[in-house]
Amino acid sequence: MVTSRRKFIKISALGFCGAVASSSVISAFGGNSILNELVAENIAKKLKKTATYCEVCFWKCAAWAHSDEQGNIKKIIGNDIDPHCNGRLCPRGTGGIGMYSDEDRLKTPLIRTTIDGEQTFREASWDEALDLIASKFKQVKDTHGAESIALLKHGSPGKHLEHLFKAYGSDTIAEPAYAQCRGPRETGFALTYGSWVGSPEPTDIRDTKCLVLIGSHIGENMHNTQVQEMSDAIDNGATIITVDPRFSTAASKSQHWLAIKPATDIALMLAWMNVLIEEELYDKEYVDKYCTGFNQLRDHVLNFTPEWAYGITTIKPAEIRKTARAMANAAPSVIIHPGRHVTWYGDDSQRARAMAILNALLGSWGRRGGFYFKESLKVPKFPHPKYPEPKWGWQDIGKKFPLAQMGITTEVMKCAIPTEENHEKYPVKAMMIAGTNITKSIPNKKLLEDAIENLEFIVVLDTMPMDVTGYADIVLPECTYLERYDDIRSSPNREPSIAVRIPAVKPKYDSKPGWWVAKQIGERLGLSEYFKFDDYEEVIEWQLNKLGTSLEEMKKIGVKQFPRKSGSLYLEEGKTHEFATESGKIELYSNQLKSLGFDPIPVFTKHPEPPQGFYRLNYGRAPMHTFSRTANNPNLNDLMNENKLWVNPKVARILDLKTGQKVWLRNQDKVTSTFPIKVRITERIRWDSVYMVHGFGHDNKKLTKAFGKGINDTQMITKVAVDPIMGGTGMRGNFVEILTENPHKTVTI
Ligand SMILES: Nc1nc2c(c(=O)[nH]1)N[C@H]1C(S)=C(S)[C@@H](COP(=O)(O)OP(=O)(O)OC[C@H]3O[C@@H](n4cnc5c(=O)[nH]c(N)nc54)[C@H](O)[C@@H]3O)O[C@H]1N2
Ligand SMILES: Nc1nc2c(c(=O)[nH]1)N[C@H]1C(S)=C(S)[C@@H](COP(=O)(O)OP(=O)(O)OC[C@H]3O[C@@H](n4cnc5c(=O)[nH]c(N)nc54)[C@H](O)[C@@H]3O)O[C@H]1N2
Ligand code: SF4
Ligand SMILES: [Mo]
Repeated sequence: MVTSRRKFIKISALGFCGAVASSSVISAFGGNSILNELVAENIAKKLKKTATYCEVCFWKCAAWAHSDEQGNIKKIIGNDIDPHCNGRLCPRGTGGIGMYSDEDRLKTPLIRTTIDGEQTFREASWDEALDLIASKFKQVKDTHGAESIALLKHGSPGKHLEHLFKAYGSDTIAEPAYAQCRGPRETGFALTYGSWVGSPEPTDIRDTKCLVLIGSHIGENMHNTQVQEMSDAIDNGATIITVDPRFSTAASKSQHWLAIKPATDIALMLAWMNVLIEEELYDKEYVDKYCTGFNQLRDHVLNFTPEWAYGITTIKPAEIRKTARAMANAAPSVIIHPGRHVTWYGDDSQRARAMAILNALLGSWGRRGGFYFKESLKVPKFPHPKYPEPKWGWQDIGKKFPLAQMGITTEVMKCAIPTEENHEKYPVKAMMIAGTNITKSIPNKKLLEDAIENLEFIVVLDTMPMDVTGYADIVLPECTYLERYDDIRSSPNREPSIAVRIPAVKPKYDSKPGWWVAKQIGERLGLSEYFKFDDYEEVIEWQLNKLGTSLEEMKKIGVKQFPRKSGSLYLEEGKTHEFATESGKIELYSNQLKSLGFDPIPVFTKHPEPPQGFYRLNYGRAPMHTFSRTANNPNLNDLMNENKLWVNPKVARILDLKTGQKVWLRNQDKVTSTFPIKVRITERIRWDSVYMVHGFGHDNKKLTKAFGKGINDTQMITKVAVDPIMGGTGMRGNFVEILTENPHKTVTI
């Protein structure tokens, strides 16, 4: 019998079934009444308040963790002076306590071992695990070079490990928040305006008169202040236009819901440009002053009429005209939202370009109610020796994608596979995975499994026994964000601000902070000079002093605002402005794309459609969950414990489906879902698609609440449309059929 060198390890545990509850989106925010109640409660109970920022998603809202004298965390409340949350956390942030209290947490380091021919994990001491990691890393460095040790990361722990990796000589680093998330948008906007959109997005939603959401499902996508500002904008009478094949929460708040045929957005945007130019509704003065390539754009969109787009998008010409006029009416206080998770169909940088160009025609970039000029504070670097120069790294690995600006996870994974062309030049032999559940966040399971099978050594640093830990040789338990120091948060915003994360309680079990793990491994690798501190507190204290504050002050306030230094939030009348593009102008026509052999202005290309009997697999967010990381969180699992398959009534009739019925899915490559999912029959999804929330269908039994609940969308995503410009992995071209019989039933004769 052939056994895999690295079998996925499952350790069975108790099953558990949580209750499903519904929750209204906007009212689900922790409002001030709760805050007031709590203040009273604090006084009564003498709860200790510790400054932190949330790690349940990457909006990084600053908060106060309230703990009692026994060291139990009781509540987490938003920090009133934080521009990321204005004192209100989203349901996930409030439920962040569950990350700390989850009894399924990783409790001790684990080392893969074989007992009676079965692969399993045994508990180990930190010293043993760290010594083993250091000796394996040294072995790989001696044989292949430090570059052959790759880091896949996301979130705060990633920063500490990135420092370790760079100190050791490896820049083979990537994260799913680029090529599986916002990479194409950053490329598309950088090509047009010379700068990334970045996070938080500098969308001036609170003052907008018209917000256009093209597949951006704010309201289910709970990025905090965007939801708050959108709610304010609605109260102020802003027009909301939502382009989504699904009746999203945002669509339900919109004057115009354009139920577009999936994969046709570029055609709609070209038609909008056509109307704005043909009807002379665009901002002529702005275009003359700040843009280049207008004539080429005008000629390009001449034939892309609403009538042309109707045949492609199924959106009526009158609706296209009406919405274009509504945008122009509101201009320049209008936002074509750049979206965030934009790796859809492989032409995503071009779709982002179309969004960027529309904003330019409407004159919204650098205008009140459009996009503001963000500013952040540079946190000084804690002193350390210069990093060595790696011989190769993420840039070389991704070089066939000329405008890739960060590591491409899938390309790094390929380098571990001997049959892949890059393997010989850039052999990846070992990998550290920190704060990312790659088996759920990176598509194409076959590629992942091939890479995992070939890697000599895998370390996973996580807080939970997520699926990815099942593939590790060593699992390291990180303590949660509520139990540790991390880097100072300094994000671009209207005004610069910083926030700190201070441990509210001691780490539970035998878990340790990411900074400590990086330092311990570093010291074992002879890199002590890069870690000249005993506690991360010293690093933060040093940085805060340089910024003119102190740890003592920050412990009291949590967040500190700084005045802007870069000038006005918006373009100023009578002044010129140089954009950071080649021409110094907003590039409607891109010479850079042209010289690289790509379309200088976006064109519409047709994408494959579902064959007979198949439906396009669409996925998105639920307000109370973040990716796969919260499915087992006791507080959030209580709000929603499984995902459902949204099915149009027409499809339900054809297949004779009932709401609540369990079905399985099989995709175009004959991959069948491991688990079933319950059907939800609803008009809110088009008949050509089905929809589910991402992040469910966990297959590690150690996740007692999430195991086997719903379907993992990533399992069904085996076909990837790669963006040739920057390497993003388009994931929305997968088609599924619905199976009503359990395909896994073993037949006994
Ligand atoms: N099919 C599909 N794929 C997707 C997406 C999708 O919608 N559908 N979305 C894409 C997008 S937009 C993004 S940004 C990525 C996100 O991709 P990931 O960042 O991989 O998201 P998660 O699935 O939440 O995995 C996070 C992991 O970090 C662990 N974790 C949480 N907190 C900590 C901590 O404090 N320390 C450590 N060490 N670990 C921690 C969690 O337990 C979990 O294992 O996924 C992308 N991939
Ligand atoms: N609650 C919650 N909020 C989150 C997160 C989370 O995990 N949970 N994750 C955060 C992160 S990292 C990201 S990147 C964002 C992601 O959130 P967004 O960037 O807002 O959204 P997407 O996942 O790209 O898009 C989902 C929407 O696109 C629609 N859609 C599907 N196909 C098409 C199409 O062809 N055309 C159009 N126009 N629409 C289409 C879907 O129906 C769905 O409503 O959310 C962020 N906010
Ligand atoms: S938006 Fe919600 S989950 Fe994300 S950081 Fe803020 S409170 Fe936490
Ligand atoms: Mo993302």
